[in-house]
Formats: sequence, C-alpha cells, structure tokens
Amino acid sequence: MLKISEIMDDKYLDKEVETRGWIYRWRESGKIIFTLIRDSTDIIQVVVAKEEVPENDFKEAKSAGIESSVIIKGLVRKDNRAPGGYEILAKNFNVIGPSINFPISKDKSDEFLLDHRHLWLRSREMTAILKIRSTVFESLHEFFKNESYYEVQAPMFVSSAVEGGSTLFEVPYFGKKAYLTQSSQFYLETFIFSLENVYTIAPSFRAEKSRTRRHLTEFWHCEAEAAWASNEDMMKFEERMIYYVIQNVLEKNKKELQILKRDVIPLENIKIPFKRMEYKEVIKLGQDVGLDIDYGADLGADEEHEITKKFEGPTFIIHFPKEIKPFYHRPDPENPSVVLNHDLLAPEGYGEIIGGGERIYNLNELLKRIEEEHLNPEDYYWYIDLRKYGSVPHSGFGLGIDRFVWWLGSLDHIKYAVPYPRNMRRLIP
Ligand code: NSS
Repeated sequence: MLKISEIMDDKYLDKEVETRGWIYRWRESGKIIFTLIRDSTDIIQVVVAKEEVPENDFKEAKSAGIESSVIIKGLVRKDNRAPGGYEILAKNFNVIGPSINFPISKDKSDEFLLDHRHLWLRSREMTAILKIRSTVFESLHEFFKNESYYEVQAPMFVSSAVEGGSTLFEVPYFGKKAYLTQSSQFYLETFIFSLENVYTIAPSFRAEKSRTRRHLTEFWHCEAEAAWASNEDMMKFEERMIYYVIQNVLEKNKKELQILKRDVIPLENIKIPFKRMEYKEVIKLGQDVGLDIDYGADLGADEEHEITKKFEGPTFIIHFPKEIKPFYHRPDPENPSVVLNHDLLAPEGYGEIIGGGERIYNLNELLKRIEEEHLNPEDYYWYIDLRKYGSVPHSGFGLGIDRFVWWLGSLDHIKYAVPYPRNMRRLIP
C-alpha cells in the first residue's frame, strides 16, 4: 500500500501499485470514469475504464459519490493533463465507505461551511492550514527543546484573573466559582524558581464579546517564562523563535502556502533583529495615517490593522503606559509611567501576536500595584509569596498560535486558522 505522494515518481511508471483514499472529483466520459483520489499526502488521477476492471468494480466506480473512501490497484502512467503529471489506470476499484450526497459543494456560505467544519476539514484549504499548524506546533516544541527550556503544565480551572476581570469565563465549581484560565503566566512564574526556563502550550480562554477578525474565546497559547531574563533578553529570544518557525514553514509547507495563495516574499524577507518602536512613536504613526488615537489609547484590531500595513516586518512595540497594561508589568525604573514590556506586531495588517515583558519582582512594588488596581491581595497570595522567598528578575511572553497561523497563511479571519473556532456565536461542531 503506497501513499499517493510516493506514487508520483518515475520509479513506479508502468508498475502496478495499490493505494487508498477518498474521491475528490468524479466525472464520466463514455465508458471511462475519471476520478481524482486524495489522501493525506496528495491527489492523483485514477482512470477507471470499463474493459480494464471487473464488472462489479466498474459499477462501484460509476455509482461512487464524492468523498467515498476507496482502495485502488492499477498501473502508473504519465499524463500531462493529470494534476501532478501522473495517473493510475485502475485494475481494481473498491469502495470501502460509500458517501451519498456529500453536503459540501462549491459556493456554500461561510456559515454553512462552519456548521460543517467536521466535513470541511477535508478541503484542500483546510488541509493546508492544518499542515501549517502542525509545523508551527512542532517547530515551537523543537525550538524550546533546543534552548533547553522545560515543558510544564498549568491548570485550566483557576480562581483569579491574569489579564483583568472583564474577559473571565465563570464555571460553577462544587458550590464555588471557578474560571477558565486566561493565561498560564502566573503559574509559569511559580516554576522558574526550580526550573528557571519553562514553557507551556495550552488553550487560554477569554470571554471576548468583540467581533473582530482576530478574537476567539478559546485560543492556543504558547507561553514562556525565564528567570533572570530582561525585557530585551525576552525579545531576542522571541525573534529567534518566530524566525525559526517561519523558516520551517517556508521549507516544509511550500505546497500548502501555494494552495492558500500566500505571497511568500514578505515571509522570506524577514530578518533578525526585528524593529523596535516605542509605544509613543506608534501613536504618532497612527495619527499620521489618520487614526483618531491619543497617547494612552489601547491599540485595538482596527488601529493595529492600519498601522501594521505600513510595517516591513514583525515589529516590537515597547514601553506602553502602565495604566493600559495589567498590574504585573514592571514599571521602567527610569520612567515609571511606562512598563518594561513588548507586544510583537505582525506586518501586512495582522497586528499583535505576542504580548510579554518583565514582571514586577519586588514585593512592595507588587503590593502597591495590586492596591492601585483595586484587586484583592488574597486572591493572589501565592503569586505574592514568590516575591517573598528568593525573588529574581524575570520575564516572559505569550504567543497566540492561532493568530500566528492566521498571519502565516495570510488568512482573512482567524476562524480559518483553527479547526474548530470558538467565538461568541459558535460552539458547534
Ligand atoms: O493578553 S496577552 O497579550 N498577554 C498575556 O496573556 C500574557 N499573560 C502572556 C504571558 O506573558 N505569558 O495575550 C498574549 C497573546 C496575544 O498577543 C494574542 O496573540 C493572543 O495571546 N490572544 C488571543 N488570540 C486569539 N483570541 C483572543 N481572544 C486572544 N487574546 C490574546
């Protein structure tokens, strides 16, 4: 049994091969049935001629619907008209799982395709996206391994907010209230006192009411935390990580990027180091492109879209005003009105894919910020404890993997970057 991509090779010319897959296209022309068969590796044309196969096999081929699963035996030939240049002249054609009236055809609405995601995953576009996603996850793990980071796991049921209360999902928990985690950051901070450099790849949850092209209620979050690291150390780490993943995708997913019609030049042109811009410069740039924003404004999806259309490559925005960032960010000792943080903005109109920076490691400074934000220190007793027993300067970040894939594939909306997107209005399939 061969995979289709293996068959597309001169070494099998005029040889008999056996393969299996699903019917992707089907058409009849007289006594010949032309099918395209796909498996996870590729698509090949299979020609079923009445005189060449047993009578029953021809009947099966004739009545087989799109997406039926099949096992085929036949001779490999070259044919320039066939996609990929090879075809199989069938000797046997057996339907294993019939498929009658596959509901997806051309020109179905977006909502229809979302309702049928479980079937739409078979499309060429979704298959390409899933393969790119797989490369991204694999490359991230590889990168952290090469950098000697330990992989750790944090709980998903939590009792307090990391990124502010407004997007917490509440879950009933045996008579108490629990929440779904917005970020594993605080837990990662607890691990650095033994493991120093740690990461986790896990879902995060945000009750986002916003209907933007980049918000999900459940997203995959790659988070890292490093003892002794500064904001600048972390940015250096992240740019190497992003670069590494992009090189892997460019190398391993050429075909998939082509299927998505992704112009690869902007990805190929990316170089280290990434540009760094102060938040205040970005506000100025925003004003120059006609946006109605002032110093102190949080950058939303629309603003970042306009601003990053002007960017040549991924760009770090540093030194945000402390008021618009969560309490844990460390104020810059030289200018305490801004924090030692960074957002990484993807170019081409995509915007933020990473948020990170240095954490407050001084006990009193942390307590003061908790008070300023009117939070209850009891909710954070364990987080505060870390500042009491051998505290160290440290930094970390969170990469939204779905947003990264959204940009890599130059997809229109983040919902295309995820197999089963979750947002305010969608919980199925
Ligand atoms: O809110 S973040 O900017 N930062 C944190 O959660 C930190 N606690 C991470 C850390 O330092 N360990 O989110 C980080 C990234 C952000 O840049 C996006 O790429 C992604 O997580 N993110 C999202 N992706 C999809 N949908 C939603 N709603 C979303 N929110 C954040």
